[in-house]
Amino acid sequence: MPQIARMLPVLLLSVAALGCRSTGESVATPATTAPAASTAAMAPAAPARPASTTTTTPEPGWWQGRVFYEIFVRSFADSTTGPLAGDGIGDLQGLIDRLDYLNDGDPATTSDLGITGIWLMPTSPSPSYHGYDVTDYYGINPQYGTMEDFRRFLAEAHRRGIRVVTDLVLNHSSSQHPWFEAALRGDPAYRDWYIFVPPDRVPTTRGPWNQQVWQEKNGQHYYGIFWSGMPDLNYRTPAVTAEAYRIAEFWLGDVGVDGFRLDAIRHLIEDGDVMNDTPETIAWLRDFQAHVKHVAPGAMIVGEVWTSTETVSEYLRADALDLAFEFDLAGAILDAAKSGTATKLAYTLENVAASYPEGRYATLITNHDQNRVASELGEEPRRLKLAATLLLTAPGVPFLYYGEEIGQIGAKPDEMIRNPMPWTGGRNGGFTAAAAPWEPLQPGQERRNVAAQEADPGSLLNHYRRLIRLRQSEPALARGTIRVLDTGRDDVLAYERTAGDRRLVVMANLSASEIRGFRLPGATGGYSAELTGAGAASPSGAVTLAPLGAYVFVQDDR
Ligand SMILES: [Ca+2]
Ligand SMILES: [Ca+2]
Ligand SMILES: [Ca+2]
Repeated sequence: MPQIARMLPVLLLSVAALGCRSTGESVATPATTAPAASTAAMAPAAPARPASTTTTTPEPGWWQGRVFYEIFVRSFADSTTGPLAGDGIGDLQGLIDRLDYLNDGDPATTSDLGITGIWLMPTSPSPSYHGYDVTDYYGINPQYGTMEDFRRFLAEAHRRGIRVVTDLVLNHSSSQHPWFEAALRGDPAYRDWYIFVPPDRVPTTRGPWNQQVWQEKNGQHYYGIFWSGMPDLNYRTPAVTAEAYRIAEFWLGDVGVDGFRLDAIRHLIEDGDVMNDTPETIAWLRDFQAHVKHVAPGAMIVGEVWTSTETVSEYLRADALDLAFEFDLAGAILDAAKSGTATKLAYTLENVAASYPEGRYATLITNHDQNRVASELGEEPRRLKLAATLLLTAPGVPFLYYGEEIGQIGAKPDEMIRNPMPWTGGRNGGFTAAAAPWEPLQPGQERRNVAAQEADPGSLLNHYRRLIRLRQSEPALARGTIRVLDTGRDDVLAYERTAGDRRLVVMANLSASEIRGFRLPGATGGYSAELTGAGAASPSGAVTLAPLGAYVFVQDDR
């Protein structure tokens, strides 16, 4: 139904909120500034704790140097108190209760993961477990909580220095959305919000992965690139664009999220049989981004444009997105950790860095649409640590997928890569007090869980903690330039990360054999320190690389 009634208060609120917020913040520097009045008013009384950041509107570009964590609320934590406790379904209260695990807000403690950004998968009402077919863009899925719970989550994240971007699914709605139901009835106000064709003129064209894209319901035929339950919205209708703007204004201005992850955005506007990456889509996104920046200058937009570097980077060169996920690089990191050969990753690192303006890409190993990295690498702990080190020492803005840091396993179908998080070795992994969680846990949670890995200094979890902290304390890793170095052999990858006069050399032994006395061809000088704790300083520049070991050396320029 039209959201016009909501529009005016939203606009007024967003103007008011912007007017009373100040700018300026830092990831690393503790701040004592009081929260802005607009946020404080909606936040519950908080226990005293050191604040690592303010809740003011962030400066544009704040995302460079942060580490993000992708969360599926349904599978993260079921609450233990309140109306949604113990029903087997993760919820916002459960997430709030686990925020200290992600970042306790105190830079002095190292017993947290240390991430500084969250990408929240969809939390709006939806008939599907995953939420990517939305029935109310202004609401919260009642299984997850209320809008008040969402605001509380946001305030609790902000208080810990964590910025939050939410999934925004613009390409399509649910077929159960009132807009589509009205369109299906022939309501002239909504008919053009979707793409219908007469029964005798249904195209036979199939989609980019050879799927059916022309769907049928009640004898009517409409376009839906993913499936019949997800009819594509028609962005050639101005009212649809106006509605997308209102949705963005609501979440940014009224609710106060820090930006969006745009789902499946390369499919936004079709041109005949062309269903991907049309000039109209890129132009629409440029306008959308400009509008978002007008409403909230510090908002971040990261797009899912799941294709080659060459095409994804077009969006960035057109300034249609702040960031886009780099799937070629993700595949190359996985391939290097799996195959033991450096050529592909060496090429990809350089090609990606050269293709995007200003390091504006988001990095990952795998996400909620891909087999989990631990399953891809056969749960080999050294390969998992290697992949993590490569991700967290490369340029770009890294995104972890929840559970990746403890080596959670999972291979398709989709439900099996989105299972509940194992927190303990107890019943249901401590995820829920219910007899049965919404989806069973992966086998092995007795040994593969947060509590067990917290207690083990050599665990994957503690490796991620160290690397995340290292990245965010070293501008050369977080924001520096990259130069891939010639190693003279295909089983060793090396690259230099530089910021100012700080030069770091990352070296990775991709083979399962120790390499002694390794020296970069043509290198002069040695290394004054090694920063991961896995290696040693080497004044001579000759180093020992353990099997599948990866290191960050400080170049000694004396
Ligand atoms: Ca629950
Ligand atoms: Ca901490
Ligand atoms: Ca579309």
